[in-house]
Parts: sequence; structure tokens; C-alpha cells
Amino acid sequence: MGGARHAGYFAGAAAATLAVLAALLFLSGIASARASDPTPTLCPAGQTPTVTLFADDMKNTTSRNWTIDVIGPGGVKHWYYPPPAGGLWPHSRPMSLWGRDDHTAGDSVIAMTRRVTIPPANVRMQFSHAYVFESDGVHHFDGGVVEYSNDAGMSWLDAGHLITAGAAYGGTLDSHFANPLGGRSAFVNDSFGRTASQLDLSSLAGQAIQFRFRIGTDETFGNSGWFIDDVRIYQCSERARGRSTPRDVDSRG
Ligand SMILES: [Ca+2]
Repeated sequence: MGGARHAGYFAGAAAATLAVLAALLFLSGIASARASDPTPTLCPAGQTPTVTLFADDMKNTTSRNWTIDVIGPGGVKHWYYPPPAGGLWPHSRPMSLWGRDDHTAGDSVIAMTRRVTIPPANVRMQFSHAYVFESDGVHHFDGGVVEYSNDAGMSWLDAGHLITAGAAYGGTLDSHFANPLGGRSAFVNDSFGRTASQLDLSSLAGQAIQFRFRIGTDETFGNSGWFIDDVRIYQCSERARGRSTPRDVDSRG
């Protein structure tokens, strides 16, 4: 069945033009066939994020909070931070991480450089994002996943099962066209604008954790890709009445 999906498509140059048009439609909101998943509230009712363990709004592009690595094959590097002018997500504040949906087969990541030790209770991770990956609505050819490491980056585990609110993985990546992540559940197709995902980190209590975002693409056709902003790891608790705002613990290396 190889190549069948492309039978009705134009050749490469026209496809690139289509990708640009798709990006413009996406960015202008015209292509939004439905609403995105609403951004979850950070904490349960009656609680607030009283301790911030990690927070990055991406404005400080010299933070050294993120590192980009190519896993392979073909040396494709999808990620940019700071993004080039064409990779900005106008729904966000000025900066975001951007992972391009490349038109060649590849697998690359952008990872937190700092580890965060997860306290015993009520710890969550949330990030804002928007994405458009190549898909025909049924077959998802390109996509992205979120992973974590509890051993200083030696090994990484998929974090999709930790998502409890907001946008969750939407499908399985097609495995017929050389996507290195073929067969895995992922963020696929279209987020239909800005959304957010929230992860419950209770099961990781006591561990020193890093997260990374990973894109896998197949051998042809790209799209706008993945825009990620406002990554935070925080602890929720009831705020005592009459007290001043608790001091945030900022991320430290
Ligand atoms: Ca593709």
C-alpha cells in the first residue's frame, strides 16, 4: 500500500505551497472546523498553585532551560527555540517553542535541561500548545508526544497516560511511511487552535523528573507543526484566607 495515500496529491513544490496555505489558514483561524479542547484550570476548585517548581513562558530565550537533540534518522531537526519569524505563534505571547512538521522522515526532541524533584502530593504539569500535523483525518502521518525521564535523561518514557485534562493524544501514528514513531499514540492532526494539556504527576512523587517534547515525521509532506508555550510544574493546595501570596520557588539549576 506504499504511496497510495499520495496518489491524489500534487508533486513536492505544490505540496510545499499547500503547507504554507494550510499554515495561514490555521493561523488565521479560518480552518478551525471545531473548537480546541478548553484550557484546564490549573488546580481543583478551592485550590491554587501555591508552589511553582518550574515555569517557562519562553520569553527569555537565553534561559538555557531547553536543549534540542536529533534522535534520527536522517539528521532531521524539527525544533527551534527561539523560533524564526515564520515559526511564531501569534495566539501566544511573543515566544514559544516550535517544532516544524518536516516533510522528511525524522525524530527529534526539545528537552528540559533541569530536573525537578516531585513533591509527595498534588503536583501537576501543564503546557499550552497548538499543532497541525500531516493527517488525512483517519491516517496520522506525523505527530508529537511528551515524554519524561527519571534518570537524568538516560531513558525516556511516554507521558501520555499522565494527561488527565485538556488535550490528550488523538490517535496512532501511521507506521507505513517510515515515521520513527509509527504505531505510537500521539498528538495528531489538528488541535483547532490554542489548547493545553495537564498531567497528574502523583505517580512520580519523590523522583527527579525532566520532560521533553518529541516529533516524529514520515517520508513526505509536512505541515505547520507544534507550538508550545507556558510550561509549568506546580503544586496545588488550599490557600489560607488572609495570608499573603506564598513565595514561589522558582526553577533552579
Ligand atoms: Ca509527513
